[in-house]
Amino acid sequence: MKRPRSRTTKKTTTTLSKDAALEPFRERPEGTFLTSDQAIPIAQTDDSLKAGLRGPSLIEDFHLREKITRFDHERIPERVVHARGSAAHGFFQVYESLAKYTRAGFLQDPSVKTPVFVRFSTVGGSRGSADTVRDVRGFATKFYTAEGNFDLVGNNIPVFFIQDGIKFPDFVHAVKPEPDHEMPQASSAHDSFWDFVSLQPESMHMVMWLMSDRALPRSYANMEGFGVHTFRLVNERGQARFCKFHWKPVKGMFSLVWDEVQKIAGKDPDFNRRDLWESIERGDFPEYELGLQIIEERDEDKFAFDLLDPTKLVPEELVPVIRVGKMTLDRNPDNFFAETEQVAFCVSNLVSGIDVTNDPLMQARLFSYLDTQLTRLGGPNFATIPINRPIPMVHNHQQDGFHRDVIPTGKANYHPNSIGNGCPFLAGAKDGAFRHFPQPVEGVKVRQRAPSFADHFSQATLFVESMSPPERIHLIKACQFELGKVTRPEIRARVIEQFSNIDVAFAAEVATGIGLPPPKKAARPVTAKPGKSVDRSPALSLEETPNKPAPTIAGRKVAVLVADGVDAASLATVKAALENGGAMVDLVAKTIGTVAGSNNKTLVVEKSYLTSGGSVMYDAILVPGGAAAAETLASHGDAKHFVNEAYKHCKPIGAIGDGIVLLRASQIGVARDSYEDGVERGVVTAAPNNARGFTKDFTAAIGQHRFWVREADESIPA
Ligand code: HDE
Repeated sequence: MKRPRSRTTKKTTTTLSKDAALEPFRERPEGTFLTSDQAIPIAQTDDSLKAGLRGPSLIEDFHLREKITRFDHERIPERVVHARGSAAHGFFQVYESLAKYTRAGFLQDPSVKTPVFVRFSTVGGSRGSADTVRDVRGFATKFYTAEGNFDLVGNNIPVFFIQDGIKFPDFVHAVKPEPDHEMPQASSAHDSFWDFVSLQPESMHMVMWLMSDRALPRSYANMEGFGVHTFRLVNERGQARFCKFHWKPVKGMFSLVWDEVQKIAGKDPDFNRRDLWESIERGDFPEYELGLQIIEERDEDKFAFDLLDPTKLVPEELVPVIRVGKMTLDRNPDNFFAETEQVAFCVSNLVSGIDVTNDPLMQARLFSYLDTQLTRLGGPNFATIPINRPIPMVHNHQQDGFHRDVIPTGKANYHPNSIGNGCPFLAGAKDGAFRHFPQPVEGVKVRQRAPSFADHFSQATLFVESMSPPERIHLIKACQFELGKVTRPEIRARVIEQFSNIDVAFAAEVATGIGLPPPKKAARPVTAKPGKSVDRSPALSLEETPNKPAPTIAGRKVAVLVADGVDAASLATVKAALENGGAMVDLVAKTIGTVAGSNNKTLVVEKSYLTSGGSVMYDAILVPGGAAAAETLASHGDAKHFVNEAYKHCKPIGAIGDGIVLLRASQIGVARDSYEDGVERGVVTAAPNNARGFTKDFTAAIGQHRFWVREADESIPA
């Protein structure tokens, strides 16, 4: 049997290839026999070996025993946090050399494509929980560089709940299902979470992010990523600068709404996972630009917060994000378990030129990830699992342990040695040897928090103040929902007290919605550390963030409600235009099959009201023309529910010609004449002969994503 080796022995980086020669560890069943684990060919696998046709099974049946034993042991412990995830392969390319900032090899040459594997995850839920819960999303990237693996294990939120890693077990215990009854699954809306955060005010900033639309991403391709901690970049001359890592989604940031995500969680718990998989399969690759905020070491103390405090972000208005490269996710995994489940990210996987800081959360993480893999992946050899192998060959004197799947051949298993000719040699700087940044360290041992970490509210205030009006309303409603689920009145009251330190008006609005007296002033006025800060940061708002990419409909899903008599000609024009723009169009009718279009055209219908999942599975709804079709749809409660619900969720709705009959039959109150062209609150209508004009307006509306102005109308059912 061929000895497993790394992806390539060459010291160049190439996109991972599916070529068997490059990846000998990939099992390829095509054209092979079924065998046992010992490669014994197997002739029959459907009946156990028995003493007689109706007799007992025999213990000598090694095939039965091997098959069942392997099955019994298929599960490994799921991740304590971030258990639910999905991942993709891709590559990263830097736009131009970053030699000025870092000596990291993969950030020098724009022609080098560094393979990456990215795993997105939710944090609180178990492996089988739904994708669209309110939660932080993990955004972990493994760069397989020519100098070894670099893991950027980040989230879609730039700050964290706690300042010191020693609080992590407390925080995770509090947010996870409660210990007596293991409820609720994948939700922070319960007593223990709010009890903890009300007593741990450093969490307030991150709580605001968690309650915001950021926690409900439309797609993994529509969310930002953050390294969270302050890192150090070090160049060849040993000069260091502080650095914050960002991932900026090329398609822009978009979120779902709360009522919608709860329904999706039931109708399609795999919503984000499916979207990632399908977009890659159809060649609509998720892309993210890598952004850096660079801070000179001499400026370390100039801010109104401590750079080492992971509950603080560096406002982009103070330190701009420089976009330095792009990551493209272009290949789905071949096997979920072998790749997505077994991938082991470690914060301590660093390459020379990227270094750590004294952030006490980061320091604990530098220990935790290596440690966690020992249990999760069954011992210390997890780095030789194919998905975790670096590109360069590994040479060292580590040995033995469970699941050793490399066969060492040398005789010298120690350093220094002479009988192995001194090999492996020690690497020098030009070989990419890791050189730690020589940070001076001195101090007395203390178990204390630095006073510069004391302000827990200023940036929570900054976040709330930076929301657009609709985002602020969503934030308030989310807090009302979560606190409404808290059963202990004293916890609710304590949270409102904490909220009053963030923003009294905001706290009052939350309080009113849950029957508590609105606070009149802050419980404890905040004293910020002197230094540079901002009062508003548009970059924190999904809506007001600057440098938004041009709107696109690529990846958006449109439901077209059809019945017999639908105007096939105008529908064809609009459908073709939407599909050309990269949108996906489903014809939805009462039953799967066909409908008779005008001009004797037969249209194939692949989704029914029942199987489509309803409006929540779509970004926009289209009702084509055709008087008979519109009359039929107007008599279907399911069709009316489709448009009411889409309206409630602020989605674009289009009607061509008589399609407006369905809108009038629903409760969205379109008063316009059927042949009038126009766009109002995201409802786009057009005359039947104006399919092209309609397409332009409808496309623009889909690009806008949602029309929040409708939220004020509380009369619409959903
Ligand atoms: Fe993690 N975290 N974490 N974390 N984390 C894990 O590692 C931990 C923290 C993050 O897709 C675990 O392999 C401690 C911050 C992501 O496989 C575990 C502390 C951030 C993932 C662990 C933190 C993260 C993890 C569980 C406080 C954002 C999923 C399984 C000191 C910057 C990676 C595993 C993947 C996973 C520990 C805090 C992000 C238990 C002790 C801050 C994206 O080791």
